Amino acid sequence: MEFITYEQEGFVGIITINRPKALNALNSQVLEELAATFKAVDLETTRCLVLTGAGEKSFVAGADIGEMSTLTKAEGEAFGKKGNDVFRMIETFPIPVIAAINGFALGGGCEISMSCDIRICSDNAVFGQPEVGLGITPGFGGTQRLARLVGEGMAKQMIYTARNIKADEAYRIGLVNAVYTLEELLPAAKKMAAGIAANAPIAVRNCKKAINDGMQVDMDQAIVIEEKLFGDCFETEDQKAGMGNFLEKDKEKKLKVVPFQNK
Ligand code: DAK
Repeated sequence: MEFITYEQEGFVGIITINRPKALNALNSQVLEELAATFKAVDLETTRCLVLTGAGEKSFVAGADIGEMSTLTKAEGEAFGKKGNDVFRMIETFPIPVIAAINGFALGGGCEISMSCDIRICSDNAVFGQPEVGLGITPGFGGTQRLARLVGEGMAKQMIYTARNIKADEAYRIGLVNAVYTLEELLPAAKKMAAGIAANAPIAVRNCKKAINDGMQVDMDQAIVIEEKLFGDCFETEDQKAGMGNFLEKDKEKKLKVVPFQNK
């Protein structure tokens, strides 16, 4: 891998996009390496992922404008599909993915963060969808995911004006859940990931699936999705141990003693 690094800390995997010369912009190779990295994650031993960018200036400054500038229509479609496939893989990845946004998150950078489950950022972070200024529409799901996250009105304002927003505004509109100093960001992301990883892994996966799938359908169908995933938990050792520990008032055992079960 030239542009992606992967580290494992306990049950947490940390994926870093490492192309600082271009502010971690997404070219075809970065997208291919990202896809390969996610495919290689060992789901037996990994319960939560953190996605971040190398350096102190940028998370991802968008899709690579140099590479895109010469694309034909067919090549543009192929590039778009490559990106969309990776972003969708992240969104539907069985375990949670936390974006730790350490600077610019523009265009495809904002979009990749929105395909993650949770976004937290540093106080120097800048978000925006500048595509209309480049003569294109957001192409990696920005028109869809931004509106779902921050509401239609704010998404339209950001996309039509192509105006960047800073970390405090991103927090105010609900695009990120928390803002940290740059030094605190990665430790905070790892701490959150470790907290998620300490919970029952199948229950956490089922929560992700229930929220993702339920958000795409009406409430009557969504509740059925939840019922099914709730029911599945009663076939797990985690449920028996978790509830058993509570009833025995044995708080020390928690779920840590329960071996990981892969369904
Ligand atoms: N692509 C390629 N190189 C980039 C880049 C990018 N997006 N962003 C920055 N760089 C490179 C710069 O060219 C520069 O390279 P050198 O000149 O040093 O070789 C280096 O990174 C440092 O950048 P600057 O010198 O510009 O640094 P500054 O601090 O002055 O400015 C900046 C930082 C982030 C404000 C500025 O670099 C900037 O405005 N960058 C472009 C941001 C942007 O517009 N991003 C959105 C790209 S559009 C599609 C699907 C998706 C998309 C498109 C199509 N399909 C479905 C087909 C997505 C589109 C986008 O993401």
